[in-house]
Amino acid sequence: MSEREQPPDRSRDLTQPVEKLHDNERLKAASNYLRGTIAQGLVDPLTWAIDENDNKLMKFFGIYMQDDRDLRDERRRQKLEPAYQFMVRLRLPGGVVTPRQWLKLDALAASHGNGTLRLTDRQTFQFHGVVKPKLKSLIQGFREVGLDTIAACGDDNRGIMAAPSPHHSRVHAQIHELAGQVSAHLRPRTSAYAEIWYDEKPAAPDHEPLYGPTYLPRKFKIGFAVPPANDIDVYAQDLGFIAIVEDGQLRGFNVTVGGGMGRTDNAPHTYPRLGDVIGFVTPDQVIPVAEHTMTIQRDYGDRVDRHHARFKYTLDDRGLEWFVAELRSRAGFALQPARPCRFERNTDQFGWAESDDGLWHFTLFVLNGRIRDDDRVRLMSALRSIAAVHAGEFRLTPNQNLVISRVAAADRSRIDSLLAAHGVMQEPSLLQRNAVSCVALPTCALAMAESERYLPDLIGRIEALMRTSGIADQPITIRMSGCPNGCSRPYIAEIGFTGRAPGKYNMYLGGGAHGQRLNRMHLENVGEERILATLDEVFRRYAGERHAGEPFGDFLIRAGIVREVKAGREFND
Ligand code: SRM
Ligand code: SF4
Repeated sequence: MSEREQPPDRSRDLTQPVEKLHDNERLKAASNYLRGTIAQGLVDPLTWAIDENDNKLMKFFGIYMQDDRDLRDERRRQKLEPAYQFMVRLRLPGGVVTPRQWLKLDALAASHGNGTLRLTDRQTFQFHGVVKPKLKSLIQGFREVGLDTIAACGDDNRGIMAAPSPHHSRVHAQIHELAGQVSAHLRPRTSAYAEIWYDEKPAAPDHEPLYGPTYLPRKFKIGFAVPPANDIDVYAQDLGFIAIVEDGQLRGFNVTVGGGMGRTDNAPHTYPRLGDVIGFVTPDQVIPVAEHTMTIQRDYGDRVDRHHARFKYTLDDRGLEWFVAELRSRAGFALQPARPCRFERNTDQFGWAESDDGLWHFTLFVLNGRIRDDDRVRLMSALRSIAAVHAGEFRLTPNQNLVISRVAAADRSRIDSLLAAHGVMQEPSLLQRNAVSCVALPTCALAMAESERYLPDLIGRIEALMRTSGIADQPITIRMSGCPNGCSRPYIAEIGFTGRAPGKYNMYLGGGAHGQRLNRMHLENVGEERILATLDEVFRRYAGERHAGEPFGDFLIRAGIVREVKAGREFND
């Protein structure tokens, strides 16, 4: 649909009475296209916080108010307001930055954030610890290098993922370009962003051609995968595109719909769900499919219960056939039958790889995506010095790692030397390489338990058990989230953890080794001792009873240790 065309006002499910709408719907409607009183709150000198409603609106601009939870109790004792600060997330479709952009982000992290850069599992950067007086100049700093934060959070189309694909430069370039085009097409059009952050006066009255004044019922996520890597976890996306590459040429994409991880403990109507493959589209059909899928969700998603507002529930409630028919009628074309494709892994492959254009790419392990300097490893400084001489680009991976990309063969040794000179030696264990952890404490307001700060220690203990059982060479996927929202996509890991309380986790077992199967809860609300004892037992069985080449998750299902979850709706059974 062109921007000039006005969609019908179907910005809410018309079966739901207005008075029942969730408060956030009223807030969006009354916000004047996301302005609220953000501008006034930013200059209020009496507090480093902003109004709670403005906080909800600022999410659409990639900004979350948080407080340092490590300091919360002490500040309460001292009768001080919490240590308010902000997390700021960039919109970076496909997760690629130039060396110039890297250097700017590095400098801004030092001057405006907590001195670290956090790579997310949707291939962008987060800044933590930004205080209110520095927010505006941070956003303006991004703008100087062509970056922004709009729709990095909020009820809109979020950051679009695209496989970093070190081996396939041509396909990577095409899907990266597409990710950018889809992101631009689905980008909110409100002038509030430029008005609030860049001090620009709106040129014309606001109009949101795709969203309407109440945007989406909830976040919406899109990703492009390139088999055999399912590194973007395509089945966890609301809308996924799986590249079909034949004879080195991109032919089009298989389309998946209805993936999502978020759930709430003790709310059985919430569950993770894997996307269903509904057909094949050519590259020129990607934008219409993305637009119409998102706007079908805009029109039919639940605007009363935010726990039930993701596209996955719309699909389960109304049925896949309904959706395919609705998509066909809006798009004006039918999807072709899905084409054969095969995934082998959803993890990264590290070290140097040569791509089909003769350039080289170094995939660097980044522990939980946190780029910082410490006494031993000066990762932030290493990457700064590489960015100063690198002529290619940096690609963020969906597993929170980094590809130093497009390096000429002659320049490889210089990258190696710079990494070594800063103590960045690539020797993470296999389990560590295949692990993902969400941020959690101390910044995440929703965290119930540690994740980023705890998983490396737990992994060390789990590895000791694996060594005892003689299975340390098995590439098991492990993911931890500090709460059931599932930001690390834990419900598709072979071993998944979600936080319940300090030191207490649910443990899930039996996910697919390349993100193709949900796991199932095996232990509820337990501490480390119980986790390790249980894993010790299953590792011993795996060591003794596995078939040749059988992945750990598959074994758990075949051996009857875990009952297979065949559909999201069965997850809580
Ligand atoms: Fe997430 C909320 C961090 C990927 C599901 N997520 C949050 C917030 C913003 C907490 C909040 O609302 O106050 C976290 C900020 C923590 C902090 O201090 O930085 C947060 N999510 C993250 C990141 C940084 C985790 C990471 O360590 O990489 C990821 C940022 C991705 C990005 O660049 O956009 C991140 N979050 C995910 C994913 C994985 C994905 O998208 O592939 C999921 C599961 C997939 C899905 O959406 O279903 C995810 N985050 C959630 C949810 C649950 C949504 C739901 O449907 O119920 C919430 C809570 C919410 O939205 O109410 C949430
Ligand atoms: Fe925070 Fe929970 Fe997401 Fe972890 S999973 S970052 S604790 S919302």
